[in-house]
Parts: sequence; C-alpha cells; structure tokens
Amino acid sequence: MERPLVMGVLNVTPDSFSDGGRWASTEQAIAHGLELVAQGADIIDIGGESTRPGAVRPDAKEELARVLPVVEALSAEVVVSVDTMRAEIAGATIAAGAQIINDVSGGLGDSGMLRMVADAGVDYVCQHWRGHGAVMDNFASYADVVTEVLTETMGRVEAAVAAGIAPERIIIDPGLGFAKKAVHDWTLVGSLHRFVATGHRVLVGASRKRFLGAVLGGRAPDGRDVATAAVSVLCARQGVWAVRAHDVLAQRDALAVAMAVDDPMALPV
Ligand code: PMM
Repeated sequence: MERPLVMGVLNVTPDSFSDGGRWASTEQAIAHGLELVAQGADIIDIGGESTRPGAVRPDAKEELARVLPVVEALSAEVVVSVDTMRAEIAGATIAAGAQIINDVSGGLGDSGMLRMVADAGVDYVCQHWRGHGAVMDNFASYADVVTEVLTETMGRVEAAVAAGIAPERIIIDPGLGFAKKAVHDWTLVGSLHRFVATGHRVLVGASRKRFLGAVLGGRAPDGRDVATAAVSVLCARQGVWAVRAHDVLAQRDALAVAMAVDDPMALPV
C-alpha cells in the first residue's frame, strides 16, 4: 500500500461552506497555503469559486483576481492544483505554475476546458457532477449510486481523452456531496475500490462535508475533522491516490496509522 497524497484545500472565497472568508486576502491565503505545506500537504488546491449547494458564482474576472497571485506564489513551493470549472482560469493559472486542473464539473461547466487542458499537457481531475451548486441537490437521485456515478464519470473521461488529454493524466473523483445525499456519499466511500479498479488515480474529497455531519448529530463543519481523518483511512485501505482536505495534519496522522498497520516492518525503530 502506498500512502495516499494529501491535497490541502485553500479556498480564496468569501463563501465556501467551511472556510469561506478566512483566507480571502492574497496575503492570508499564501500564508495559510504555506502553513498547510508545513503540516505535510503534498499538493495545494487553490479555488476561487465556492461550489457549496446554493452558491452564487463569481464572474471569471473576479475568480482570476482571487486565485492568480496565490497560484504564482505557492507554485514556487509546492505542486499547485487549481479548482476551477473555467477554461480561461485554467489557462491563466497553468501559465502561472499550476500543474493540476481540478474541474469539479468534469468538463461540463465550460465547453473549452478539455481542449485547454489537453493543449497544456497538465494533470486533470475529472469529478462526477450533475449541475451547479445552485441546483445540484435536485439531481441527488440514484437507483444504484456506485454504478451510475462510475459510469457517468467514465463517460467524462472518454470525452477528456477524445479532446486529447492523455489517459494517465486523468484523475477521477466520485464528487462526494455533489448532487448526493448522505446515503449516496457513504455508499460511495465503501466502494472506492471500484473507482481504483479503473486504473485511474482516484482523488476523494470528504473533508467536513454534510454526510459526515449526518453521523455526528448534525455537528458544524469545523467539528468534522476527526471523521474526515477516519474516511482518509478507509481511502488508504482501498488504494485511493489522494485525499483532499482542510485539516492536513489530521489526515497525515490518520494515514501514518493506516500505513503502520499495513506494513509494520517498514516502521522506523
Ligand atoms: N469538493 C469541494 C470542492 N472541490 N474538488 C474535488 N476534486 N473533489 C471534491 O470533493 C471537492 C472539490 C467542496 O468544497 P470545499 O472546497 O469547501 O471543500
């Protein structure tokens, strides 16, 4: 078993569900990104648009102003991924040093996205998605959630390959909480191995989401980091490539536990 990488979440937004407004200035965002690196983040995922249910979208100019200086500064220190659905933002941030485009819409949010990523030759996170935050809860209906999410995601992978993205550059993500109820998210968490079996790297973003609150008596997002770390262990056991989380230190600790039990002989004495 290889340790899953930890992708630290850096939302430069006024309205993300768990950290909106906390790192809204460029200086605060860069400082927090460096703090996440010090905690052991392997990748920093920088986003300028909240995708939470009901979120109102910023325009592209505003989104770019939020993320670009932060991408420029942090790319010198760590692998940077950019959480965006817009081709224009992808292009500008790749030029500034971003190595991964994390598109929660799997190319559905902007018809130019897949070509942009193909031409740039960077890694692409292709997430399962059924609609923007304002409406996605209306689409949280499945007969067989794992098969449907997997089939729909692989359909988007096909579109990405058809647009010219190399298959080995494509990372898939079941999109926990995106057009999903808690029962769907938990079912997916138990079946991540089916996503891993596609041969693509798998990214999982469970951090502080509603499905965790559902088993914690409705506790607020900032009280969900221990539960997030428990999900990271379940991810490690199923061969997930990376976990995306706000509390990087908690994930590194949880993953150290998962690795130790997997291979006790490899422990430092
Ligand atoms: N979740 C959020 C945002 N971006 N990207 C990927 N690839 N996977 C996710 O599950 C995901 C994401 C939710 O918003 P947050 O930034 O406030 O956690």
